[in-house]
Amino acid sequence: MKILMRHGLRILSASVIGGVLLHAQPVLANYEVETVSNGGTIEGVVKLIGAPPQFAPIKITKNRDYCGQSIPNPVYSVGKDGGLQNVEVYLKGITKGKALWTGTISLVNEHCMFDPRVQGANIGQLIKISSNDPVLHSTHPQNASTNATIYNIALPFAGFSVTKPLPAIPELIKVKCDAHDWMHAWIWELDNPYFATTGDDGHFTIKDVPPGTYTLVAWHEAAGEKPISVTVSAGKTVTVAIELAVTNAP
Ligand SMILES: [Cu+2]
Repeated sequence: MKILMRHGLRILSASVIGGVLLHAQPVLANYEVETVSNGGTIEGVVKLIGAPPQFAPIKITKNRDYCGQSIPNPVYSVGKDGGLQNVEVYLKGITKGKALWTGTISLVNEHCMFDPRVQGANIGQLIKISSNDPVLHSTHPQNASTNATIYNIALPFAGFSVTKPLPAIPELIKVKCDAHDWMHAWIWELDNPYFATTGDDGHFTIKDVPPGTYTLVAWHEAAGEKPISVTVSAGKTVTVAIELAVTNAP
């Protein structure tokens, strides 16, 4: 099995009884779980270089009685000292380390926007898609490069929810609402557990990293992606500063 895994084969193991699929677990092709007893921490901040662009608020074109006339544009959410929110930071190509995250992530339709806008997840996790709004939403996750639909969930009333498995293969998922074209969210579905989303001050922390040198990638929906090299020592915290530049209009 090890030889097959080293060659990057992606296969699904499944228990099938009487033609009914009972259980499907992705087998990790490129990542091996091991005990990390004296790992290091990567801590840092992502900053936007220069002044954030002043985008006009989103004009609401539907359900204005509930959603309102406009919503502040959330693409560049910049806090104290240029800290950029909603950046997904993750280790790329790490082959060994702590166990993947399990459990259910959440995506809420909240006052005609998605919450959270950006998050990470691991293969094998579930997603609970729910609505707190008394208007019809249609949550539609797609593969960000191919636009292939993953599922399309109608959420007809406040309190409605659906829980689904995330796709078996890691991918960047973009989410839209087919009822409200201004609603967007992103999910970085990864095959390793070393990721974090920056908070409103641009900070992030990634823990229990086995000692070594890695590529750390910071991704923002408009400012794009930046890889940096980071070396982690046993039991130590390494602090990094990542700068992203404004490259796109929303
Ligand atoms: Cu909607």
